Amino acid sequence: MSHPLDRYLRTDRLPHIWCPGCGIGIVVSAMLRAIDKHISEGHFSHDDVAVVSGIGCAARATLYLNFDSAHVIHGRAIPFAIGLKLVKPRLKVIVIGGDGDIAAIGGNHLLHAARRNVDLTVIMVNNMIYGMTGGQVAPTTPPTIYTTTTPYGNYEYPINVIKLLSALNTNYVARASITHPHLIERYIYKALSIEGLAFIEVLSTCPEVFGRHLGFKNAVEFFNKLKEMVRPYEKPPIERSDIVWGNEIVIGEYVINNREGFVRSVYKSLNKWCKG
Ligand SMILES: Cc1ncc(C[n+]2csc(CCOP(=O)(O)OP(=O)(O)O)c2C)c(N)n1
Ligand code: SF4
Repeated sequence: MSHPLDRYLRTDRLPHIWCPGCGIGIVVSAMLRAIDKHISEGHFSHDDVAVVSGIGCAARATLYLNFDSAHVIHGRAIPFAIGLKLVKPRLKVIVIGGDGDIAAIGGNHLLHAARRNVDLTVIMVNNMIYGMTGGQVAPTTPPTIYTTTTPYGNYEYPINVIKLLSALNTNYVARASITHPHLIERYIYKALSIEGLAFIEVLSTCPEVFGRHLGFKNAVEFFNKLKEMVRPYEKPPIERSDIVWGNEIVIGEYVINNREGFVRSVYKSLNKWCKG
């Protein structure tokens, strides 16, 4: 028996390493449905998709995906992806990784990809923690929360990636949540047709590590708590994008711009100055 999305998986690599009830699988399957929709509508082909990731539980996805893929060092998925996109502009280059991979060690690359408006789809699976390494505080961990490195509660201010990327005039900035998989699919589908940088933060759960810290007895309890907090908005105001654990967390398409993408700018310049 096979699943219709199996053609996008390296099934010989299964079973995967993800813990039972982990939110990452929901993100990956929504991403595959979005890609499949584009392919079946004839917008691009299976061979036109490339996926790049760094290190972490979410970043592990590239090992299981049946696309041209690269699993590079921690935090460096975006620079690798930029090189790939510049050399092969026809590719739809997707970066997938955790909040640590993309907003902590890789944060500098993210902000310069946004500044340059590089034509990538970046999916940041935000479980608000370093999952793979055992639950250390991340720059996305909400205030006051217990982690293994903040045993008395997190006293740092978290980074709000939505506000950061909005300030840099990124072409597409959305926040989704594993509690609303159809919206993850819709935003990724849209992101894949956008010129310039398209960034999607997906709120996720890490029941095995973070869930235990938060006192949830199982994955369903954690999922239900996230669902209780998450509110989809049609046009969410950027001022409502801060994440405070226990308060309403607003998801939706925060920013849609129409700036020229990096690849077009680079090739325009090359064509102008490097003729003959
Ligand atoms: C240069 C480097 N520094 C640190 C690590 C250790 N490390 C591996 S994964 C990770 C963070 C994982 O967190 P995140 O990116 O949020 O992904 P998650 O596992 O939560 O999906 C860290 C610090 C590493 N592999 N390489
Ligand atoms: S450690 Fe957390 S993020 Fe990593 S696979 Fe397990 S549940 Fe998912």
